[in-house]
Amino acid sequence: MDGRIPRRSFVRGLALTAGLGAVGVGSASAYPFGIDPLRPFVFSSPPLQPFREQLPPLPVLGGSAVEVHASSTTHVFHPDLPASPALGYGGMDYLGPTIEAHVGERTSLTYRNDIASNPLAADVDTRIHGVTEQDRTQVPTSLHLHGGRTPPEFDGHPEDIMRPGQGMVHEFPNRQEACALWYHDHAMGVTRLNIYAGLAGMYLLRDEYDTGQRDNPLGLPSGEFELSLVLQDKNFTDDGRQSVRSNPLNPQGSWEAATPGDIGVVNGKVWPEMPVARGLYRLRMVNAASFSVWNLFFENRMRFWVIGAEGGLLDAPVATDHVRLGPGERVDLLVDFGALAPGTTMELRNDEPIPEQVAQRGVQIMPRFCRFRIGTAAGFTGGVPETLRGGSRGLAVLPPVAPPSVVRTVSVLQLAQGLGQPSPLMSLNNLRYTSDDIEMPRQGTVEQWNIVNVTPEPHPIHLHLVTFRVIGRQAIDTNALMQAVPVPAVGMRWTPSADPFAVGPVQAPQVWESGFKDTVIADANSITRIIVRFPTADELGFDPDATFGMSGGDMSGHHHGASAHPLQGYVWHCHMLDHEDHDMMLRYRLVP
Ligand SMILES: [Cu+2]
Repeated sequence: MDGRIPRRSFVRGLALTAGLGAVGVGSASAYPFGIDPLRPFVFSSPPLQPFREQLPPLPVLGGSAVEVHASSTTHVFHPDLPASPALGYGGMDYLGPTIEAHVGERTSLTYRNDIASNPLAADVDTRIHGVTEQDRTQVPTSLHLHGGRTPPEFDGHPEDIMRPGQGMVHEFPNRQEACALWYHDHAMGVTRLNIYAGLAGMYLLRDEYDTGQRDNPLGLPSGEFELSLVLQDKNFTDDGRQSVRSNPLNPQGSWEAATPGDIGVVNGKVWPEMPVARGLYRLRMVNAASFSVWNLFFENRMRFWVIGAEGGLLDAPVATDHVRLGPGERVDLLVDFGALAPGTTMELRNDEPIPEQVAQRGVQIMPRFCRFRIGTAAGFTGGVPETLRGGSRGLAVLPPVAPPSVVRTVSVLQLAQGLGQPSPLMSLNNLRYTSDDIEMPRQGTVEQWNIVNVTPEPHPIHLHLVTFRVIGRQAIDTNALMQAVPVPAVGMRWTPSADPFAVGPVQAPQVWESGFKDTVIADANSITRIIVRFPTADELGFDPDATFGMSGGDMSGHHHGASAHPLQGYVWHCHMLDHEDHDMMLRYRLVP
């Protein structure tokens, strides 16, 4: 009974979910935590006092060779909560160290899966493609450098998994511009569990301009005035465990399409406070959430400056009083705490509306992440730079968006599934991950991708290997499109042009989207148009279409190769972790 969920009948999907849940409501003990009688369709974390702990800085790992093993740990998210089972990279008990690399200098990252026990074993859903009972105890992992121009065999392909005791050396060429990347797990069907448990870290790429040093020629705040912020939202049980569950009607172990949290976590701490000096700070943020899109702002609505997008710096700082960030997206900001009186505090807040089909369950906006406490000390004394690119001694200005030679329509859908299947199926192009009907752009080609989202919520779409420019968004009449071109059974490509069904003016990209990006929010009932230049093998310095994954071996080889068939190419997917696991992810090849 595969079929589409039309835009206005999401209530039917909810009813289906509720019906499934009712089957499992036999034992009350199945729902051990936080069900508010007034909001029975959402788990509530125990009340936690904000700002109890300071924002922990993330340790930095530099050099040409780093070792980042994954291990099982326990982590204290809040002083009033007991320690929670978690995962960490590089000896940390949650998240991983910030890796600092230099443009043009290779980083060898030795990875090994040392995970002794799975903190979210009960949440593994074996009905999802590629997931087996073994995954509960022998946690599959795959380390991906998000935004990296990485050879395919080192990219952390979701099927190229490392079980406990296995590992590999990832060679990252760092042949791209200075920017903030992040590394995280990408294992098939359990990415949402592994990242949520803690497998994520920042990766800062420096160059001769953005050196990260005091004397950097761009005049940017550095050292203690440059902060990496890994933003997440979470739910906690009464006994302090981090929980991926959001909907009490969904039995544990049953995949959920939307898992917003009611607690803000930054660098692994609940609603922390950061003492700051009176001056300019550079904040490098990543949305590392499973599901939530955030509209971030400071509580006094003060203006700040965006200086970079995912792929590097903008031409010049742009002033704004808010920035919207979907899962996977990063933003590079300058914030001036110098104008605020010593002793005052300033919260980093969120007011992104909850998508309607999630809000119907009673899910409320998670209102804040952290706060800054302004001290008396003078901070960074330089001002906001006039420009970041251009001039005789800097990076070239951003090139104009290149005209495309190929226009490709891709689609983002949510499909009802039959009883016994995790529902809905989240899909790209009406296909499942296993489909061979994949995109195969040619190396050296400029393509326009029209991302047609016919669901009632935004989805952040991420392409591995490449960066792109956003050229705009346009609302569509989804019902008219789906009536004109009905969605066939899942497994049959559905990628009609939505241009005839556009109903509004083209919306320009947001100011923070003006640079090179690798993840873009495809808004509900909209076309999001991006321009991607697919690089050549020469430009990359490696063959992006090489096969890999069959070499076998363990730590003795550079690659262990656990897959049952040769792998080739990369993936593109929704970066809502719940969605990429089931099944909003497709392979793609970059062909000669
Ligand atoms: Cu999605």
